[in-house]
Formats: sequence, structure tokens, C-alpha cells
Amino acid sequence: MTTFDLMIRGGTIATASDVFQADIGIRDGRIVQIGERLASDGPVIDATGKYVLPGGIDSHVHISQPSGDGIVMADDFESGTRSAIFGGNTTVMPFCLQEKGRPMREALNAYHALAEGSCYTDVSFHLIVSDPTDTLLGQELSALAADGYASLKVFMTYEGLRLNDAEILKTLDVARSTGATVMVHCENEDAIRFLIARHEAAGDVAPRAHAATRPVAVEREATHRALTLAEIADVPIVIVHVSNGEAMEEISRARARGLKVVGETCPQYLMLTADDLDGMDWEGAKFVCSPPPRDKAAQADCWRGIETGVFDLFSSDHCPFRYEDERGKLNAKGRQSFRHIPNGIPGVETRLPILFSEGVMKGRIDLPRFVALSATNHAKTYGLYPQKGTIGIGADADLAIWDPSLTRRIRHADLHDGADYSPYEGIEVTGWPTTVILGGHVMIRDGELLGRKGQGRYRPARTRPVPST
Ligand code: DUC
Ligand code: ZN
Ligand code: ZN
Repeated sequence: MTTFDLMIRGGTIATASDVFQADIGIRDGRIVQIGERLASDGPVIDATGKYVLPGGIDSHVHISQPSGDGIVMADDFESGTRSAIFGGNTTVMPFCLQEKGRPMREALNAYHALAEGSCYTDVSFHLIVSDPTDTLLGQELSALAADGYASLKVFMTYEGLRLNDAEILKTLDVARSTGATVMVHCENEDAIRFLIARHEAAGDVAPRAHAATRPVAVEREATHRALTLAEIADVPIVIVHVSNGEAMEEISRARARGLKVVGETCPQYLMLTADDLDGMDWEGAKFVCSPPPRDKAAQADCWRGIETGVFDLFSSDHCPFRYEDERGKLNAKGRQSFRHIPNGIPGVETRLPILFSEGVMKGRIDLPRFVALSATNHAKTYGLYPQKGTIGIGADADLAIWDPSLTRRIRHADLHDGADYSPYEGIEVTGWPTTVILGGHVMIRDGELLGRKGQGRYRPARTRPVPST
């Protein structure tokens, strides 16, 4: 009889293209057989009545990212990846932030040191380009791309982080020659500053003003500009955290012109609105993120993008800060003006249950589309496919077994991140990943943590093929 290290029996398997009943045989951390009635005298997990899906890949999370001014992110690699694995993820992709005036390698060495031995999921890193010097663009980034750091994020907003158009073009040009993938945060910083000054002058400083000073037009203009710059540089581009229909139209128009664009949206744009920033007292701070949540019409537009393919990626943009904490949302300055409330909300553990419940269970998307949005397209976009993001012979045995009949109410007290709240508190979801397997190791079994930190490892990513001209 064949012996597998682990066999998953009787489940309904879904990939980004198919749904079928089969057993999965796992050996040495990889899937080695998929078939009917496999036999094994090794350990078996019975998945009868459950869905067996590729482990989620969350390609947009912030962990231990320096946030300035005495502000500390609520998750390190241990708590962030622990929360991720409980939410059905087996790979997360956080951002390594280059410090201005310093080499990227220095930030990477520090980031690796933080991750080493601490992770419950596999990790692969994006690089945030904050200081596009000639050395970084001319030498460092191509060496790093060859070493497995194949994606770059650039910002059009945030003081100290934003790049101007010339700098973005130069970065895109490097991506063209190295095959790196560029993600762009699209918001017009000058327009935001103008609106902040206007609101502060009027004494309008509560959290709600955060949304008012980053309106749709700010995002739409920057999205148009980023797409135009990519067209001019002749390179594919990823537009991250799209929040509304007008930015989506820009993506569709650019695609119609022939540009390769990957679009990403996040749970906050499906589930929250700017009204959440009103809150009692300063509680709206819990929902401050950029771009901000919009209105019901924008939510409906984002669902349409999920359903029709405007969006390829559904990521959390997990960026947790504690609420009742001087180093978080309610820091001394944050209480004086929305301008000082750190931007970002937690969501790595709730991303997939929300999409499963609101998307699959409510009939908006089918299981293959869920798998594409939650895992496969992330692996393809960022150079981890087919080792990650699918169920196939030779792929890593990264699996999430979903119980589609389990109904839960989201309560932060039941989650596993380092924040002290969830923006989705009280929302009822049906479907939850109850067993999660990483590289053949059972990390979560029936909702209980069996895995150890350090079982998740760093995974280098591959670049895109480079054009010959
Ligand atoms: N905005 C970002 O640009 N990054 C993290 C979180 C946020 O709100
Ligand atoms: Zn961003
Ligand atoms: Zn982000």
C-alpha cells in the first residue's frame, strides 16, 4: 500500500478552474497524488462534506512596518502570521520599507531577522521604494529581483513616502528591464494636503474628515496617472486597494487600450462605508485607512468588480494599530486631528471568511472565482505559481479545509492578531477554514492551533519574463 505522510480524504476540491471530488496524497510537503479512493496506511484527515481549497495567499499585509512618531504596528511576524493561518492563509506577503538615505538591503536584513523563526505561514516580501536613488534603481533593484524580491510598491501619497511622476517612471522602467512587478498606491498627495488644510482651518478635525480629505476624485486622478505612466513606460502594473467605481473605470479603460493591469480590492471596500468613521467620540479612528471606505454605491461597484473580473486580487491590506493605545490610533496627536491617526485597519484573519460568506454563500461568485481571488491570482501575479496558489501534483501542500455549514459571528476576542478590535465586529459569516495545512504540516486542526511558530518560511519570488525590446 502507498504511504503518504498525510492524506485528505473525501473532500470537494476546488481550484481556480475546477470543482471535483478526490483524495489528496501528500509526501515531503508536496502534493504527490490526486485521485479517487487513494489508499494509504499513514495519517488521514476526513474532509467529507467540506471544501478543500488552496491555502489563502494574502499578498497585501503590513507587519512590523516602521510607522514613525512613536507609533507601533500591532502585529509582529508571530502574531500577524498566527492570525493569518487561523483565517485560512498559508502565505502572506508583507512590505519591507526602505528607509530614506539607506540601502534596501539593510531594511531587508532587518526584516528577515524579524521574520526568522517567528512565522506560522510562509512569507515572501514586497519592497517599498521610498528613496529611488541612482544606486537603488541602477544596481540594487536588479540584484534584488534576481534574489527573489520581485515586487515593488510605490506611493503617490504620504509625506516622506510619495514619489513624483519622474521617480515613478524611473521605477517602472527598472521593473520593465528586471521583470519586477510594480504595485501603486494611488492618491494625489497635493490634493489631499489642500483638503486637509481646508478642513483643519474650519476646525473639522474628527476622524470623519479623513474620508472627506481623500475623496474619490483624489484616487481616480492618481489611478489615471499611474496607469498612464505605466502605459508610457510600457510595463504591467498592479493598482492596489481600489475603493470605488470611478477608479475601476480607469482600470477598464486602460485595459481596453492594451495595458496589462492587475486590480486589487479589499474587504473594507465591500463591508464598510465612510459613515463608520463617524463613530461615538473618537471611535471612527478604528476605521481610518487609505483610501477610505466610501458609500453603498461604491460597495456595489466593488462587488461588481469582484464578480466581473475588474479585480484579480482580493487582499486584506491588514495594517493593524491598537485603538486604546498611545502608540496606536489614540496617540496624543491623533486625538487632536484625524491627520495624526495612523492609517490602516486589521483584517488578515477575516478576509477569506468575509469573501466566502458574502461572495460564495450569497451566490455572487462561484468557488473557482473565490480560489482565484484568494490564492491563485496572488501566486501568479507575484511569482509564486504553481508552487503556491493551486492544488496540483508537485505544488506545496498548502491547503485550507472549509466547513461551509459553520456560522460564526466575528468577535475580536476570538481572533488572533495583536490589535484590540476588529472593524468587522458583530458581522455574521457562514463558512470558516477549520483545518489549515502548511507544507504538509497540520497547523490548525478543527479550529485548534497545532503548528509552531517557525514552521512558516521565507519564499523567494520569481520575476516576470522580460521583453526583448
Ligand atoms: N493605507 C496604506 O497605504 N497602507 C496601509 C494601510 C492604509 O490605510
Ligand atoms: Zn497603500
Ligand atoms: Zn497597504
